[in-house]
Amino acid sequence: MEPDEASLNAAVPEDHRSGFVAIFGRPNAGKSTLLNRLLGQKIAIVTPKPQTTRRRLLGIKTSDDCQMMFIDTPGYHRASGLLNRRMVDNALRALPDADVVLWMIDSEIGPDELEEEIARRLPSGRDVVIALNKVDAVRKDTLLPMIDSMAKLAPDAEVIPISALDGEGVSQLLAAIVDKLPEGPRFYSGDTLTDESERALVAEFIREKVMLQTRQEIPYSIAVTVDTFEEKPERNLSVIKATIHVERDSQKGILIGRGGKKLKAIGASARRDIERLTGTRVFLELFVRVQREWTKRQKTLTEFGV
Ligand SMILES: Nc1nc2c(ncn2[C@@H]2O[C@H](COP(=O)(O)OP(=O)(O)O)[C@@H](O)[C@H]2O)c(=O)[nH]1
Ligand SMILES: [Mg+2]
Repeated sequence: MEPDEASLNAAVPEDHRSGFVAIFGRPNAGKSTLLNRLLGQKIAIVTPKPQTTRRRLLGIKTSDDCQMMFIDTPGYHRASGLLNRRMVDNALRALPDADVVLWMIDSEIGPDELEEEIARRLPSGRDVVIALNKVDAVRKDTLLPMIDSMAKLAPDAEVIPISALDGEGVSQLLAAIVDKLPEGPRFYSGDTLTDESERALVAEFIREKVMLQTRQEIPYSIAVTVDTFEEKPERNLSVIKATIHVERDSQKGILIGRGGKKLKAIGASARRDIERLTGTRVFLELFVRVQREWTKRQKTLTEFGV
């Protein structure tokens, strides 16, 4: 429960700013990596595979004079299939609410036709800040031509080269965003990082480990639900049972692995992230269940949080 607005704002300066910042861009640009860096804690999952983020995720960053509500979004792409279309819709829905659009470009790819399409999708008259990401991975002399082409696509946007991975340019990026936010109150207490439940974050952390440890279609065929989450404060322990849903029997076999080895490895690495999140020891039990064609039905997609 958040305290009421008056008590939240008792010590806040008069010119305090606040607002929504939608982090938008192509798949794999580094949007979720940036969100985690901005918050100084992992709430968003990150993998080298595209279409890792499936729905909008709120991350709240509070300083003495500003509260920024970042919305991490699924990557914008030319989607086919129901799951992908719903992901792109989830991303687009973040735009109308945004005070500032933080548009991420992947400098390893550079702006291409997809960026032209994104430029057309942005709400007109909205403040846009462009983060040209992954500058740690490219030669510096390739950046200027990219900045030039972005200036043509979005003439009013400020372009800031950054590395979400090592933090280069991120403070300049923040300053540019704060500058564009309107005056407004705090909506969340200073120590609130997200409105997601621990349960929902745990399900995502498990999904990340499955995506990292499987190949081909499996990363895109799974969903994770947390079935029970028991806290035992007297033992500093959380006991969690979760189910990984797959589409086919063959995928179930692969996920479990010979002698249960694969599932064990997934559980072990998920447990480390969950322990960091909860600050407790974690006992994690994973189950695998076949839920035929769940990616093709609106009902199961909704049930699995897409
Ligand atoms: N070299 C480099 N890699 C990055 C950077 N930011 C993100 N990545 C990598 O790009 C991949 C996709 O990142 P992710 O945050 O999931 O992208 P998203 O799909 O836009 O959310 C991951 O492998 C990240 O480690 C960066 O600044 N530099
Ligand atoms: Mg992401």
